[in-house]
Amino acid sequence: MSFINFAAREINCKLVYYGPGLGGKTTNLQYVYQKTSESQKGKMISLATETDRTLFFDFLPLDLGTVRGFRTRFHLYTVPGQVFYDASRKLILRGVDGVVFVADSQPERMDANYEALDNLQENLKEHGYDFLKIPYVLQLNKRDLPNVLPVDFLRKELMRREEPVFEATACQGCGVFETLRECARQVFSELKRG
Ligand SMILES: Nc1nc2c(ncn2[C@@H]2O[C@H](COP(=O)(O)OP(=O)(O)O)[C@@H](O)[C@H]2O)c(=O)[nH]1
Ligand SMILES: [Mg+2]
Repeated sequence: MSFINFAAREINCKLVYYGPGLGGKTTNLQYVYQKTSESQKGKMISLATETDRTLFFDFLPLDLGTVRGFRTRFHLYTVPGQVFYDASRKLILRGVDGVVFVADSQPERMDANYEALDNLQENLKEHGYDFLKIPYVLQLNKRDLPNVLPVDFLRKELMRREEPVFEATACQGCGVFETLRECARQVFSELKRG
């Protein structure tokens, strides 16, 4: 669904970070923001409650170079995790080009992971997207914590297709750019096909 502006020679792509509440979606965007040069990024906008939880979304525009003379702009969004914000989650998926699912590796968050994965698939379907075809990456976050589930187990439980999987510790920046690059790469290759 990327928006191509031929006059301005720009391609605009939308990436959405999806996943359970407090899994680390906002933290991913904050790290990307911190590590990106001023000339490549716009203002990061976070609409958060006073307890720092994403209320509607976080938004970060990024310039990722040019493809065949077109400037590529990526718009990174996160969704709110709490159950009662399903309407905003659905809305944010409108026009999405790629999805990063940020899973929480802690055993006590497995139910929340499953629920968010189901919710993602349902909401994509409602927008008419084929979950099996959309650029998609699975991130296993919070690998620094002592009680996390083994990666093999998480892969078995959370993979829904042949998607690339990245381990991450978003609060230290580990795995953050690897995840983003892979999702952007998939979006680029879709662009070239389409
Ligand atoms: N230990 C640990 N904490 C993390 C990691 N990533 C995020 N957090 C923390 O988890 C909490 C929720 O993160 P946040 O990005 O707001 O989650 P969101 O609801 O998915 O946007 C915050 O306190 C983060 O600092 C991680 O890799 N390891
Ligand atoms: Mg958030």
